[in-house]
Amino acid sequence: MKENNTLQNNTDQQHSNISTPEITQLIRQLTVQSSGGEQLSTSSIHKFWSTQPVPQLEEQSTALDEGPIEPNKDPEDIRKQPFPLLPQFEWTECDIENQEELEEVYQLLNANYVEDDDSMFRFDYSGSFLYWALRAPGWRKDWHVGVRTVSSKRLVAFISAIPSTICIKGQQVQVVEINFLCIHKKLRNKRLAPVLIKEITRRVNQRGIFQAVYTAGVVLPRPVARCRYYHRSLNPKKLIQVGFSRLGPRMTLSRTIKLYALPKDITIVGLEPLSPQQLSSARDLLAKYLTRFKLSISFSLEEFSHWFLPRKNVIYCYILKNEEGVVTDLISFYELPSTVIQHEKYKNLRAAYSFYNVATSVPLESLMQNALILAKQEGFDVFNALDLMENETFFKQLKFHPGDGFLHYYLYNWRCSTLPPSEMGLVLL
Ligand code: MYA
Repeated sequence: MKENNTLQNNTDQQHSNISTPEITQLIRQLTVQSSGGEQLSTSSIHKFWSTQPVPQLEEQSTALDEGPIEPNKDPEDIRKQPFPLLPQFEWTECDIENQEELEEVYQLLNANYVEDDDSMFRFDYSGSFLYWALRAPGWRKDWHVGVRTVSSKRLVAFISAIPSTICIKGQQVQVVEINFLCIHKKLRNKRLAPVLIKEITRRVNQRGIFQAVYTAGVVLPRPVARCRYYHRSLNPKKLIQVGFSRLGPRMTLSRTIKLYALPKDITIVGLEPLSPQQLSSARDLLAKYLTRFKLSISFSLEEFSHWFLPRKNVIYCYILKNEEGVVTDLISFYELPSTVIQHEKYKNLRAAYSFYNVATSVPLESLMQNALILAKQEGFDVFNALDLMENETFFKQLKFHPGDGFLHYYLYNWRCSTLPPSEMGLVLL
């Protein structure tokens, strides 16, 4: 979530390609370390995850057994009642079309959602972002699952699913994307997360879906990919003041500001915000591009419109078209601010996150430089990107630096060999 200051000036070293077996080994080591150093099996470390249809950490997969881990359930075998909660809690469906209930989800996440390891920054998804993210085509209110206290009706936990289609090594799979799992800080470590996960699984299974995709900072059984965040300073002074980045050795603030300066205006003539007329052409461009990756998302036209049509303070998307009006290039980024947890002057950090980018008529590097210029014009402090798709190819030239955060990608009930970030064509919010 922030720049890894010890590595800030060693970006080159970070660009080495880690091989798939190395990633698997690294994940194992991390798991053993986090369990205190002894050699433990997944079942003794992960009481819950060892019971779930996910590849276990010590498991060796081969190309032969890729696919569902357990078969789809018969509707009669799917539990009818919600899983029991302790008597002081009750299930609720959060109606995010109701402003008050959307605000409750916002407040829960604002105070309790993901923080960096040093608890300096916490994701601050806005209400309008949540409204967008949770209302993807095919969304269902009963997949916006909350837990309230019986006494005060206060919302204390949340988990969500939205429908989606992914393509894994050429095979289209109906999945849900699971996101925004959050438990109030005071209720942590009480094994409530497994109950939320089992309950959302039950509700999704009831609709005939048996696979899911999700991401997490933590290592669980078992990542299909491990991606790293890279950061590009847009407002270096503020980033240094809030402790997101540090001055490099032999650097002054004014030299740093100069280093990250960008042209005031975009340098690619014709770059324009995506509008409804270009949806179909832009979708086709992205769909074709995504076939390059082993794990990618498939957007229907309706989904593409939902995810890419610009919404102020939520999603930004620009395209270039040729003389025939065919979209040839696309850039997109979403807005996800973070709360600066304890700072006298600054309360938040405005971050843009790279979404999907396709370059065919101009070099990707110059397209992304224009993304930085546009993000700067919009007042963002930093531009973040994962090292997936072709992103690594522009990091060095455009002065991105590796962060201290990793993002692990997971598939539920689908066995798949570990993939390097460059094989990933999927960005979750
Ligand atoms: S990732 C974002 C997760 N949220 C946060 O990090 C916000 C801040 N943290 C919290 O709110 C809590 O710490 C959470 C855990 C809620 C994360 N994903 O209740 P516990 C396992 C999955 O005592 P708590 C996102 O939203 C942990 O290994 N499991 O723990 C995607 C242990 O299991 P095991 C996690 O700290 C979510 C068990 O929970 C995660 O109070 C995808 C302990 O439970 C995690 N991020 O609460 C969910 N963190 O003993 C899976 C810990 O086995 C979806 N745990 O190690 C699966 C697919 C479901 C649908 C399937 C449909 C077919």
